[in-house]
Amino acid sequence: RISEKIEIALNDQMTREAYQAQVYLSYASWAEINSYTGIATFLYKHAHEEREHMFKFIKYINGRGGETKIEAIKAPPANPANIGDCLNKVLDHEIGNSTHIDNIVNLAHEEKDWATFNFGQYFVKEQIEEEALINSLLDKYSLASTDKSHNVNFYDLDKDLSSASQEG
Ligand code: OFO
Repeated sequence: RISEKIEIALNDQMTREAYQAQVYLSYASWAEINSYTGIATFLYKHAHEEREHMFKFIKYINGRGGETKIEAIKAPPANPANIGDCLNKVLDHEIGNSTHIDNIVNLAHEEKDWATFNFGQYFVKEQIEEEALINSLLDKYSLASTDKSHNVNFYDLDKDLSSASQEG
């Protein structure tokens, strides 16, 4: 069975994944209203992915003799100012989230809880992919905003995003 300390840490992360989904959902809705259809599609899809992460935590906690506690999810932050701000904020959220995942893996290592250590590796990999993905979108965004000779513009960027993979 997972220890009480691990159970609390996993529960906190489960709620955090639900919060991440809320963040993506609110930014997606903002993008949709502002006619950034592609980025809205991308962000809506990613909201689903974060909810899947939440479910993975629920299943793992319950499957290892713990008990999931479903709690209130805090409200998402204010709308971004523009696409660049949106992507930067998404990246900040993911970087913050990576730190929390690392803390869980570290705790599992300290406790020699190899099942949780192994479970955490999935998310370590996932966070590497997500940070790389958002970074690549930010690169495209800065090309679109600064270098016209690259033939990248906001319209193409937005169109690209509607079909962008959720992986880095
Ligand atoms: Fe961003 O992957 Fe879950 O948290």
